Amino acid sequence: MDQSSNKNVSLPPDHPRYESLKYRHKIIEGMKNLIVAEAGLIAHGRGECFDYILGEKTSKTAKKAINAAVASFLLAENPIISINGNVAALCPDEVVKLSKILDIPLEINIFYRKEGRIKAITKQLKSAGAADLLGTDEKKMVNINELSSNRRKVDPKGIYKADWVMVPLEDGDRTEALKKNGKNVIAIDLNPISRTSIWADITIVDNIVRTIPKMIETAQNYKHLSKKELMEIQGEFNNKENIKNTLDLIIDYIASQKENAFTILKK
Ligand code: PTJ
Repeated sequence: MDQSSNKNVSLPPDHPRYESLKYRHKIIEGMKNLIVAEAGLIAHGRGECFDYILGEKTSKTAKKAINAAVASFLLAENPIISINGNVAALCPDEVVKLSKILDIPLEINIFYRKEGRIKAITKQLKSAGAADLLGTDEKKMVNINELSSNRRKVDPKGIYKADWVMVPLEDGDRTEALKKNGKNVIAIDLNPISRTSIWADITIVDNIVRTIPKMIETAQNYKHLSKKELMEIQGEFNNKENIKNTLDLIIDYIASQKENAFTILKK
């Protein structure tokens, strides 16, 4: 029995929805510890819904986007990974590991600025081993243009001067603002037709809990490639095409599930 993630609920590892329940509990615990915003629970539920119709696996289109994202990060001059409450609750160890392998700082940037949240997220990332952590000192923050939400406050050493920004589980307004400020954006979003997905330069339509380990693996392989090879991987990627192909995969998956469901019902 895995009782670590929620003190009141036992999760038998052989439960058919074990993985999904495990991450739900991480989000719930994160909310109790101020890491996750209340709205983060709803955002997680929306993500689960999209993950379901993607077959809860990393698709070949997501893998293509991951390759392009890692190549772009290795070519970037000032890359940065933005961290919000959901990301900090779901995969703190993995984002810290990715940041170290790629030598890219993490910047905490949250939408819901409730008292104590930055501190709680900082603590979570520091216990996961984060060394290079930006966005922690309110006094040092500057505003980016084109944005009225709390996300406009960014670190001058991070998002403000970045050329490539990765924004997992993002709202559309900020992705649009980052683009208008001349940034290249990598999104991780299970919804392939969200405004974030459409605005981003590289859209990884996948669950972050699968994406980050795959990015780590890819980074370990790509670190040895030449600049020319990385530029080829980046240049071959077409985000619009990739999103269209992802939508086709969803349509195919639903069609296959329709057949399965009817076979089961007939029994
Ligand atoms: O911690 P804060 O204050 O910065 O707030 C974070 C949330 C997530 C609450 C905030 O950014 C928000 O409201 O986001 P949205 O507008 O709900 O968008 C979140 C997107 O992430 C949606 O398109 C979801 O489908 C998607 N999503 C949710 N869970 C996952 C995901 N994408 C990838 N992996 C997930 N696990």
